[in-house]
Amino acid sequence: MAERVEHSNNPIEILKAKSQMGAAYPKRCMSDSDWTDFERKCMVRALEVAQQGVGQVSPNPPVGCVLARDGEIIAEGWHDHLGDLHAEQAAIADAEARGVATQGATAFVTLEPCNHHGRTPPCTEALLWAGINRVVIAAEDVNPTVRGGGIACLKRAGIEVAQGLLEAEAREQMRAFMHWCERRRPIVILKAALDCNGNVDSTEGDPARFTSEESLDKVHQLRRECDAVLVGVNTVIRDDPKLTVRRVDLGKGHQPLRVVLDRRLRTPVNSEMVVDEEETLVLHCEGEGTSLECETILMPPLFSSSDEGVDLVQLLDLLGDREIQRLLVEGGPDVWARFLSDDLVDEAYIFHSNIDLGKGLRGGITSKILEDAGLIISSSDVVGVDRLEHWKRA
Ligand code: AOF
Ligand code: ZN
Repeated sequence: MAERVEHSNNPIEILKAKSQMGAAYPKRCMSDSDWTDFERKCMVRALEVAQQGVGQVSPNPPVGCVLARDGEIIAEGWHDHLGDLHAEQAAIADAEARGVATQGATAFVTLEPCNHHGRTPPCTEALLWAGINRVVIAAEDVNPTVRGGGIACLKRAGIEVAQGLLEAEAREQMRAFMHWCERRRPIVILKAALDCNGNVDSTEGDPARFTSEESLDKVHQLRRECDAVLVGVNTVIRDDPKLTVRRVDLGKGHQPLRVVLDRRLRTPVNSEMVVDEEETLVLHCEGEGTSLECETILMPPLFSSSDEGVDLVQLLDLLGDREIQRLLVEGGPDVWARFLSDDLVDEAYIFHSNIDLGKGLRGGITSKILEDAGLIISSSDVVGVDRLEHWKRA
C-alpha cells in the first residue's frame, strides 16, 4: 500500500503560500497530437465515469475526474448526484479510501474546477489541499460564477494547468448545461413513435401501444435524462399518461416536471398527472379560475387557434428560469409541428414500428420535415423490433 504523504489541511494557507511562489504558468494551448496516449486514456476514463452523473446532477453538469501518477491511474471520482461531492473531491476521497497519497499527482478533469462556495466548497482548494501539481482540463466552465476563475486560481497557486484534451467530447456530454448557462433555456428533445404508415394513433379504437418493450425502456431512459416532459392537452385527454420514469431506475434523481400546453384549460381534473404526487404544470391562455389540483400558469397566446397555442419562446424562457436544461417533447402531432416549424428542436428520437395501426392520426414527421427544421440524422439503430432514428441539429 502506498505511503500517505503528510500535508497541511488548511487550504487557505496553502493558497497564500503557493500564490507567493511567483509567476503563474502560461496557458498551454495543446494541439491534438501533443497529448500522450496515457493522457488521452485518463481523460477518456474521466468522461466515462462522468456519465454516471447523467440524469442525476441537473442543474449541475456531469463531471468526471481521474488522478494519475507515474503513468498509472491512482483514483477516480465523479459528481454523483446533486448536493454530493464534485468530481475532484470524489476522486480525492477515493484516493483517501484506498490509502493512496495524492501528493504530486496529476488531475484529469472534464470541466474546469470550480472556485466558489456553492453546495460544496471550491474544488480548487481541494486540489491544492491534496497536493496535486498538474491539472489537465477538457472544457472551461461557462457558468458565469466560475468561467476562467478556477483556472486562474490554480495558476496563481503555481499549479501547472493544461486544457483542451477531448474538449469536444466533454462539451457534448455537458451540452445541456453549457446551452443553459449561455442562453438560460433548455435544449429541446423531440420524441415520436410512428407506425409503418407514419401514424401515431388509430382513429378507430382505444389508444394502443405499438412500439417494442425495448423502445419503451429507451423512452423511460430519455425521461430520466430530462428535467421536464411536455405534451399537448389532446394527449392528456386521449391517453391520460403518467409521463413518469418507471421502467428504469430513477437513482437519486427526481421525476421530471410534467408540462401540458392547454390553451383553453381542458385538462381533466382527474387526469393521472393532476392527481398523482409528482409535479405538473399546465400552461393555458384562457380560463382564469381553475379547479385543477396542480400548478397552472396563464400565458399570453401566440396568434394560433390550436389547443396548444402558447408562446413557445416564452415557455422556454419560463422553463429555463426553473433550471430546466433538457426538455423532452413527447407529443402529439400538433405540438411536434409547432416546435419543428419554429426551428426549436435540438434533437429528435423517432421510433419506427412495423405495426400497421390501420386508419390513423398522422404523425406529421418525415425526414424532409426534420431536415427543414435544421436537423440531420446522426444514427439509425434497431431497438427490439423497431428502428430508432436519432436526429441532431446540423
Ligand atoms: C466542478 N466539479 O464536479 C462540478 C462542477 O452549487 P454547486 O456547488 O453544486 O456548484 C455547481 C457549479 O459548479 C455548476 O454550475 C458548475 O459550474 C460547477 N460544476 N464543478 O469543479 C464538478 N459538477
Ligand atoms: Zn467543484
